[in-house]
Amino acid sequence: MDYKKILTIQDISCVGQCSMTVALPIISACGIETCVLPSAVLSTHTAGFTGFTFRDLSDDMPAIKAHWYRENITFDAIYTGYLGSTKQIDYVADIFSTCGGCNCVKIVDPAMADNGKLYPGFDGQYADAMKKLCSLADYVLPNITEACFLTDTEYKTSYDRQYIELLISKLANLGCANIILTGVSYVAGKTGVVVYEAGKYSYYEHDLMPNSCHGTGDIYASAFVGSLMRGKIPYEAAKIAADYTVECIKTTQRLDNHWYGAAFEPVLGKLIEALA
Ligand code: PXL
Repeated sequence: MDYKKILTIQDISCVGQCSMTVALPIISACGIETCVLPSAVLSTHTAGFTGFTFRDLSDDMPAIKAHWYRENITFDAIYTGYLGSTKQIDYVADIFSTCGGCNCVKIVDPAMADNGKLYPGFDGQYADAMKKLCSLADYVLPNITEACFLTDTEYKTSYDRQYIELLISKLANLGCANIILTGVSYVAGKTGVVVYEAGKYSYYEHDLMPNSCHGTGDIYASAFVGSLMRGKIPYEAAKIAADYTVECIKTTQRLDNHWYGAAFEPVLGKLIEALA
């Protein structure tokens, strides 16, 4: 039986259906052993709640890595999301080289921005450090805002294929091997993902949901990682993750006042079916 072990590094937002509390159940449901390294612990995520607590766990990382090294612990893949500090990005790069076996797949979701703006607490220095981490990755999964911060490109809400291909070629020049650019919409009512792999572009388009939900980037990235590690080719993994994310948003829209995240749990079965 092909049973893979992955490490995911991202924050624990205790309440809010994002980052680790999304990645752990989704990747586990894909049938993959999911080890975790929390980057920070927050009482809630930072989008819409006020007064949240934030404990940066950067200082714990070197000792955790050293222990894993002594125990010869390595992973088939390492998937990073929201990280706690600029300093931490260097620790994560070190974990890539120490705990990744030779065939370890490195997936970076540069979760730091949306709708043209960095998330609270992040600055240009963090975005610059994230460029370095992306250059070490086999797969990066930015949205358009993140791609702009990573490539020092002007953010646009209205664009054409040329703009998207420029963003992707700049990401490739940074050293990103394969790129999954999310939230790319060329026509009203539709959105999709551009998959850039081995120098070739493909696009998976689906309906644009009338309301977006917080945390869908994390749901998408986790379902992509799970599908990829189950042996799907990148385009297929991108498609499975998109279809699953749409189902999560539809489920959330049927709920009253569920504003802080997406109800991904009731439709986990559909993700598992798609992987069968
Ligand atoms: O979903 C990305 C994310 C992860 N973790 C925290 C966040 C956000 C987005 O706002 O605030 C703490």
